[in-house]
Amino acid sequence: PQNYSFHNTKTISILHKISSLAAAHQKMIAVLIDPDKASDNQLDTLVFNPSFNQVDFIFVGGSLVTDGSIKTCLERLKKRTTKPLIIFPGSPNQIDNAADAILLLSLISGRNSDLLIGRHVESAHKLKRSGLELLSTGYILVDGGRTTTVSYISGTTPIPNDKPGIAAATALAGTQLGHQLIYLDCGSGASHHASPKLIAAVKNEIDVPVIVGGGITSQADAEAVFLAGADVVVVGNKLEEDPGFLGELTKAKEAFMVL
Ligand code: 1GP
Repeated sequence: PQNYSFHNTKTISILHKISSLAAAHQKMIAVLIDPDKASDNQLDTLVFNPSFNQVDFIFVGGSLVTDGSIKTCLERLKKRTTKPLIIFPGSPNQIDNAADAILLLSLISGRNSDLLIGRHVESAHKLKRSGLELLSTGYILVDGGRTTTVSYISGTTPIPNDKPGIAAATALAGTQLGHQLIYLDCGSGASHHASPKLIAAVKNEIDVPVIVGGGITSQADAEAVFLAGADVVVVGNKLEEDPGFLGELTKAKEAFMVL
């Protein structure tokens, strides 16, 4: 795969990168940074990790950001890396043009109209002015074995992990509405990740890249998720606890390298 450099050169879009790598069956890794927890030390540990060059995207944000400033976090990241910085917003106040792009999430597994369209209306002009690349994403919450911050804050019921048919129909509807990406999330710190059966059912139904996150804590987890059809694997919690996990994550990605 090509090496893209971001921040200053916005000529190659991030969507193009994700879509072309996914079409070439190349797997991708996204690291989720929680601005509440990201210290300079943590960011240094991440970027100096020998496996950091295998990280494709950095997601910044969360369903509940209290103390940490998104802008400060993005600026600190920009000093350290040229990798694409993508906001994973929990609310409109996380929109910041210091990033390269934003996952414009619509929580399509839920029936909370605010998270389906309301916040988007409030943010539309700000997003237009921001110059951020907007990645229209159908966000599907899947039950990960415990109540996560995202399910609590969003007030929505996740799709049961043993109901692949519901997930597949939801993802299909999302792409029919024009979403360019589908994100299957069990929420940060979930007890387990989305089941391979559910991921495969979604992947087989749609032709846009599939992002999978929440509860991925081992190389075997990452390999199972990639094998089931995930194009991008997102890891947050486990890397906060054990930065060395990036090596295992990289091995999982490399197991699927197309030579
Ligand atoms: C959460 O998908 C992300 O929205 C990552 O989850 O922190 O459990 O890795 P974890």
